[in-house]
Amino acid sequence: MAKALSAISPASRAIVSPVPGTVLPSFGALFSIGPSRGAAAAGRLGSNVQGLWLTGAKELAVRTVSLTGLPTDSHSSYLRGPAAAPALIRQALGSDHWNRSSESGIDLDVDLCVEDGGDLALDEGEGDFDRIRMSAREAAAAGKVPIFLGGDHMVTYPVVAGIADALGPVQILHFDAHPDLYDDFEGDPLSHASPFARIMEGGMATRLVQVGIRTLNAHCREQAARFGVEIVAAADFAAAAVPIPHGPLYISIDIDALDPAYAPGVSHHEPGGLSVREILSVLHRVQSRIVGADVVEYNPQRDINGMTAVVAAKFVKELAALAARGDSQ
Ligand SMILES: [Mn+2]
Repeated sequence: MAKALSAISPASRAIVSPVPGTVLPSFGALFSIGPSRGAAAAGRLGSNVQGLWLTGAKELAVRTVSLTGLPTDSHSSYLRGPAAAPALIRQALGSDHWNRSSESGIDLDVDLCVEDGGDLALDEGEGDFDRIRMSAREAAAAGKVPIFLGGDHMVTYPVVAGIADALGPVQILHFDAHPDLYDDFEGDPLSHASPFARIMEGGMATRLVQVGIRTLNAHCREQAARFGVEIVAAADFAAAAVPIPHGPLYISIDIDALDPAYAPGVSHHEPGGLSVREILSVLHRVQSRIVGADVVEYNPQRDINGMTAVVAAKFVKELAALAARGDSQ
């Protein structure tokens, strides 16, 4: 169970319990409160939050995280399937096999205001791009942290576009086996192999750090150099050495960053990947303000016993907890 929280008195916990329908200021304000600021930047979130609770502040608040499913995979280049992922990730997230406490001690049911907006109504036509962009823009403009459940990786392009519309250019931490930097993949500018080319050439991100890459060909090497992309190849991976961009930070997790042993439910099996723990180790180093995130490319048709859905849901839990961290820059 939520060990970090179990030591906290019920009265203290009640202070930060989200009130449905209440508009709450961002957690960032919390981390600016006097003596707690140093602690907020220093260690694990659970103890920091506990410290904040014990300051006696009466208006402690939480950032609102919005979950939105994007059931689309029409820009996949090899196999279809990720369109069915959002419902299964959501089901895994709410499963009784576990609780909803993150490893940092933040409990999604207690310490965060998590709004599940369901799936966006997409028809895989030309209008989908603007539907996704608008959804991301509205969430960001409302001060929420949107977490999107893919879908194929194409969705990251309109999502980041929408967040940049509201907040200006972001910085990106991206986990993937593939750089997704193709200028043109099989004639589809919206291909799931190209979103980061579109984002960088559109000036929607000022920094892109890619982690777990193990398929870099000559074209994508040229593209990475063109856009100044920082690549931590799977072959060189060390969690402590991954450069973490300063906020406002967007995090994109393609499930195929993982070795297929940990996540068989992906379209593109690429052996030699990261472990779940390695990705979590990088995430737990993030101190920047999170402005949005996605978990994409889960393909249920390739899964075994739903184990990849649970991995995807685990990342959603940890990303939502990170969103609570606010702006510690
Ligand atoms: Mn990939």
